[in-house]
Amino acid sequence: RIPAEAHPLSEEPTEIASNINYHAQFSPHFSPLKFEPEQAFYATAESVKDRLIKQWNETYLHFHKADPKQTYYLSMEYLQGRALTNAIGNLNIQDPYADALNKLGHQLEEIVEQEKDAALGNGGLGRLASCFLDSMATLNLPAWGYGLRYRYGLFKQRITKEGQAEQAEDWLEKFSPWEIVRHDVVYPIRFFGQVQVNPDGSRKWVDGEIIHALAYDVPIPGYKTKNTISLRLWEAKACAEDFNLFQFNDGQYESALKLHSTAHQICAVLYPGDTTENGKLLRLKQQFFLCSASLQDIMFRFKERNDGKDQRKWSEFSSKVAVQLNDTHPTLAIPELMRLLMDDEGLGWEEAWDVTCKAIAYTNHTVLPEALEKWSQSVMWKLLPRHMEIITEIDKRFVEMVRSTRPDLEDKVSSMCILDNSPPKPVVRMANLCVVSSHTVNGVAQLHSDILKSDLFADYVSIWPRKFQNKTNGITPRRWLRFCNPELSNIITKWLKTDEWVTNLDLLINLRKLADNADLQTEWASAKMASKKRLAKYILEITGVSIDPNSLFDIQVKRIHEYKRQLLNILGAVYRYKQLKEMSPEDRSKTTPRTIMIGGKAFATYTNAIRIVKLVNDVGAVVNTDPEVNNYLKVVFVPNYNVSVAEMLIPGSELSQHISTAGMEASGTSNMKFALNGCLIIGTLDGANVEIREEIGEENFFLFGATADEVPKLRKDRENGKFKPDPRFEEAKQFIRSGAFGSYDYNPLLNSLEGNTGYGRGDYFLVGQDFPSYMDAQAKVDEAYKDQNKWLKMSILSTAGSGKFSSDRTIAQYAKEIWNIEECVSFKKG
Ligand code: 26R
Repeated sequence: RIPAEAHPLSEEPTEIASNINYHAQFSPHFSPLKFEPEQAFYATAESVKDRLIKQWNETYLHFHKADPKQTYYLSMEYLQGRALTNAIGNLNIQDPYADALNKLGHQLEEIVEQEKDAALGNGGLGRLASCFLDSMATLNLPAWGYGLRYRYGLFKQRITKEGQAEQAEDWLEKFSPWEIVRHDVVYPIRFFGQVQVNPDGSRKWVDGEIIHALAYDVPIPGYKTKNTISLRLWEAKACAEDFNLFQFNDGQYESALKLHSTAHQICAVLYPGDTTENGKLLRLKQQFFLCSASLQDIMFRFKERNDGKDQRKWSEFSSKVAVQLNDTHPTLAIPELMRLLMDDEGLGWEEAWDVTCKAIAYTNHTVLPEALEKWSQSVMWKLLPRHMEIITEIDKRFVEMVRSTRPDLEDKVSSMCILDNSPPKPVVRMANLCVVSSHTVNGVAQLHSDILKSDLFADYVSIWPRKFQNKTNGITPRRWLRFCNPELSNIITKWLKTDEWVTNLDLLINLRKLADNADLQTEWASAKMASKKRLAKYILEITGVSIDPNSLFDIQVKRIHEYKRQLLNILGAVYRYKQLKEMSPEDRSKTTPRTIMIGGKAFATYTNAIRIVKLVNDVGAVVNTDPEVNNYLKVVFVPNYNVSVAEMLIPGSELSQHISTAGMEASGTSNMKFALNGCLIIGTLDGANVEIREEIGEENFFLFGATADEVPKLRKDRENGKFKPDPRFEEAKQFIRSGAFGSYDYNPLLNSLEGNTGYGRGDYFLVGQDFPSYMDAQAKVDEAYKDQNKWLKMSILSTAGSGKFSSDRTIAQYAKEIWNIEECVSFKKG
């Protein structure tokens, strides 16, 4: 028997076991009589949290004393996934915790599976924010993440006859063991009301409704460093004064609790549907809630660290504070900072503007026109009247500046300015507000940053040529190799004779000269096989489809979107199936067996995306049960793709598809995860694919498709009837229309690939255009796979060439080239 004691920080398995036991018994959440995997998880997490809190307190105290310049990362999304493996891995206490759990009758691998994913994000942008936090902590940077504590995160996806059904994902069902509620950190947030003009001409935002923002801190440990930073998530709360006791006692319960319910709505759900006016208003409220709470907190900290001297000068603000806007979602930080500086701190316009521009930087993550945020001016005047005054003034001054210094740009003014007043619905263009007000604007891959400069923001470049930068995205090698693929990690460490690659990913390049080594190849193949078997077991459990670990595992997982072209993938699969059906058994047996896995969530109101989910499932249902071909082809839809599923899929992948229409995927980050895990890529010259191909060598990348600069002309040609579809493309569509995969009406989906501009969208994403070169590239894949030694060499070279794509590199560049911050360590390193 192990006594239940509270020793907090020993690394002795017995003492850790005793501490876990202590949490199981004294935590108020569970009956102490039970110690099943679920209780064991929570007790283990609580015990790990004690360690995190100690480091986190020390880190904060040190930052407070050292008072360095700090970065504040503002993001509406964080896709954190699970935290336990990551925490004990970063704290380097994996082995003693595994031993301790053994002593208590549990397996660590089983316990970590108990944790729910924290999915406070939609996809790439949210996961990037989470990788960035890991790197900031690991690089010992004085940095904070700010976000919202959504009650329900990204929906859970179930596959139905209609395609997909969405279910609320209750990540807080029990509770989250990782957050620390900060009852001492609360700020008032105002909505609606009006602007009061004071006798001295100053202005003040008054009345309306006040909701409180309450902080929840999630400690973020760095890898093998004590530095532990904060992800501060705001929750909306009404206060006791808002409870109308009189009404309540009078039986009017709903009106008595009106403000409580208003507060509740704000953080109820990630990305509320914004097709209705109510939905739009709620999303705008969320954005302002994040911005106002975070800025009040940042300014409070700035004022607090005054060394006991007089109030600090606001002109020093930008030497202490860097604010990074993760896309335009937190744009309201700009007018909110202006408002707080002018109306609360008494600064004049020029001074406040100078402070604001020097503090704020903006990252763009998409060029898709429908994703560029535009808010209705009338909604904004209602919700945020003072901010609209400020935005109007920023716009006025910007236009004056352009007219007086750059008369040559006169005909560009109407597209460059912030307020678009054209009827019927005047809007605020958030990206324009960001560009005008930030000191730096960056894209997320070289190609994307080039497109921003030559296209979306071209006119601004001529005014501020040095404002625009590139920061190619990255991923954390801890979660995405070291922890999710321990077999491969151990092989890398063994052959490189060091595990330093975990924090210096460029060292992977030393694998390049070993890529032909037969022993390494054997070990590499066995690690891959182990992951493929684990993945096959998972697929069988979840979908009931049995897949062959000796077939080529081909994966495309990402949000379902027409520009990402899951349709190209599935049409290719349909054509492959048709060919296999038409072949002699003898020819069939010479083909490369393939398992195509496709996964991803479709936005609930995105009809064509839902249809794509349905089509993949329908094709799978036919192919997988066709005894003639199912030894050579399987098509599996992987349901409910999320961070934890990715951690299972990626190590078991051999080929992954990153096949967006060139110019449309800003970067992509899963491409980096796959390549890092020795998976080969079939892809277009889009986003970060371009740089990945450069790094790992063009001979190790299956390239196809039109380039970004060819796309506009190809679209024009189509409109003019100059496009001749490949017969294989026509056959694949015809096969689906013939009812081979069921009677569902796929015409609306397939029609979108046809016509010019009228019916459908005239194949806007150029699926038909790229289909032949895609099929040719796939044929090369099949050939390459037949030579396993060559394939293994390419696989090793993929990993070897992935060093650049560490988020440590990305964050070091942000720190140096945008934020101007340095590491801040309270302890001796090493
Ligand atoms: C405003 C609303 C319509 C909205 C649009 C787009 C909300 C959220 C998004 C998500 C976008 C901005 C996104 O996730 N972009 C992705 O960012 C990744 C990280 O930089 C890139 O890798 C990826 O290519 C890009 O699509």
